[in-house]
Amino acid sequence: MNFKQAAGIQAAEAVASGMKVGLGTGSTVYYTILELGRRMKEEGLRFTGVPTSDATEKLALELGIPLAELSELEPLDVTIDGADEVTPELALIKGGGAAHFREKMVAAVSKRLVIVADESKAVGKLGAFTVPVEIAAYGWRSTARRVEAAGCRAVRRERDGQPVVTDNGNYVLDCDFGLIEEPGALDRELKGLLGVLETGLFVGMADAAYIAGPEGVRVLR
Ligand code: ABF
Repeated sequence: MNFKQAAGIQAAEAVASGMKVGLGTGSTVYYTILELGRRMKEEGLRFTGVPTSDATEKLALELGIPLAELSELEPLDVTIDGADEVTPELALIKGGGAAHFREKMVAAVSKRLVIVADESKAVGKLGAFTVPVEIAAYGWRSTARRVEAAGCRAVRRERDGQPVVTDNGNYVLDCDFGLIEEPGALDRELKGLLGVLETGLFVGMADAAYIAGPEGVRVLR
């Protein structure tokens, strides 16, 4: 079993029958979703899921997990999701998978947010990983200038030479701010810029993080 699998499987313990569950995106929470599907089939676990991306929706449907729209089901009992960086204070950088807008929307209406990661994501301070910022495609260059004026180098995320388009039809800037002293303040500053939809800075939102490494899985709370 690899570290992502260990963290993902253990975090599934946060889900009990009857719960409304936000299902995150990425290769770590993938194992959580597989485990929930197993418990559904083998142990009679019953819950309803809200996927945070098209990829997660596809996986959940394949597993036969009952799904609902966020606005029909909120508030949720718990959301389980991955992260690109997590600090001891549970501040996060998310959005490596370009799903952070829906992930933040789902997390914001969940009673608990549980993060799953391997040790490589555990950092003392956020910022080694660039901050994903979702922006409107229209006028993106002017928005990128406004974001860079906040003190970073911003690069539009591309794949095979084409801009990555999110599930919401927007672009993503990957922004290098260096190590970030006040991630909450930076999140608020970026959110105030014309053309910015959402940042991958999740501050004061996570309630626990299951982090797996050579010594096993530790739970930050
Ligand atoms: C998604 O999963 C993103 O918000 C986050 O960036 C990514 C982490 O991916 P992985 O678990 O594959 O490392 O939730």
